[in-house]
Amino acid sequence: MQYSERYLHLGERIDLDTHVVCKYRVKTSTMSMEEAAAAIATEQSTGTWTDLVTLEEDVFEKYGAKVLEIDGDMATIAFPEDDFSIDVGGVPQILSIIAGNLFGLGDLEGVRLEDVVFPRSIIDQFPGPKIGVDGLRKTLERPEKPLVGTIVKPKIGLSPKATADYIMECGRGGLSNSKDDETLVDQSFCPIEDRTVAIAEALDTLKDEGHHMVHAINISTSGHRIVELAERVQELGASQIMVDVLTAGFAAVQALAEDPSIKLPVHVHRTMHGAMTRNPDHGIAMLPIAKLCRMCGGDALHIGTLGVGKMRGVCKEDLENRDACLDGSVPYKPVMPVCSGGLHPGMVKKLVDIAGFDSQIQAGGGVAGHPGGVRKGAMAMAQAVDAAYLGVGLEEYARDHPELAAALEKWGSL
Ligand code: CAP
Ligand code: MG
Repeated sequence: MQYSERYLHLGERIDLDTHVVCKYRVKTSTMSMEEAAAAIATEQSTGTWTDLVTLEEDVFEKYGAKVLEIDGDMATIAFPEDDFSIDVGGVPQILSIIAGNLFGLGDLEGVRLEDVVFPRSIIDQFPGPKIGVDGLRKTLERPEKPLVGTIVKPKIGLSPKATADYIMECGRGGLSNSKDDETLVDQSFCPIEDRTVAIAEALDTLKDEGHHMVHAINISTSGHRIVELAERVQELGASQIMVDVLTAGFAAVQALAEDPSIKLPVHVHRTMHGAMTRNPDHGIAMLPIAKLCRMCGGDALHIGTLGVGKMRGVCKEDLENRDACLDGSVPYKPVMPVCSGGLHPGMVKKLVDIAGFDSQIQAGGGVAGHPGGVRKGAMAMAQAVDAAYLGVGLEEYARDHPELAAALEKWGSL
């Protein structure tokens, strides 16, 4: 028997509550699925490319990963919970095991981590969201309707005042949310402190007018500076913060969620995820990323646009991401699922019908590209969400909502 075949435990029953259980889609033409899965289990736990004279039997038995099932091109592999570091390892160490060297194994043509289920011992080490869906809804005084937001466009180049003016227009048009774009943090044309203050003033004015809205300030920066930057923008009146989780790291989100001084909801953007999620044969699906974001404490997370919009996505996978955000069997607060990317009012009804009311629908171009300007663009988005909430067709709703009618005329509807 091949050395790695010792890691095959097909059909055996193990205590799943003491293991991290992963599903990998494997592409291989030179090896059998059994050999390929065993190679992953070997490399990611107690083995390597050859047998080891240093591997004692009891170490192999305690810490060796186990291939539990092969179903077509899907392999289920369980890692004993004791392979994982207690407290200090966090997501970096978890990912080094479940999503590490395996992607580079030369004998495999491709591997995609499709799902992961964590045991209670690991779940309990993470904070989960501080604020979550209910907290966001409470702040916005919007108990049931889907949230409706914008991304300030153009994504770079606006001054703090122009940004605040844009947000004011969006608030007056009825949007509940807005956010910085993923590439904006603290450039000279829009310093973060000045931007935060200008936006806080705009949001205060809106509040005085009776409209509640939050704006996520993008604080994505180096790990050793992110909590300090969050504290600073909080002091200056920020209502929400945003982190580009894959460029800043999961640990950045966790640091913010675990720091008691940070009271703001964390909007999690997933820029760069396409490098991992896009290839169906290789990489990491969004589902494990979504689960990790919830564990680390994201309060809102981009899940995709259910097969519409400008970004490539698979509706079934996006719905799994949504479920990972809201799953009631997980002992964390639910995360607000965010649909964003190439959306406009004509897509909203279809999106809400599929995603449900616990969702945040966002449009950048779909607001700032409205022929009547930003306020009318915001009105059209808000009207589209209202129509979806009321169960009325967009064309019908547009009959006495001219802003929505203008958007449908420009972009059409689904
Ligand atoms: C949307 C967006 C978001 C994408 C990211 C953008 O703007 O601001 O970053 O939603 O995609 O720059 O594309 P538009 P995802 O509304 O103008 O398209 O949520 O899939 O990660
Ligand atoms: Mg963006």
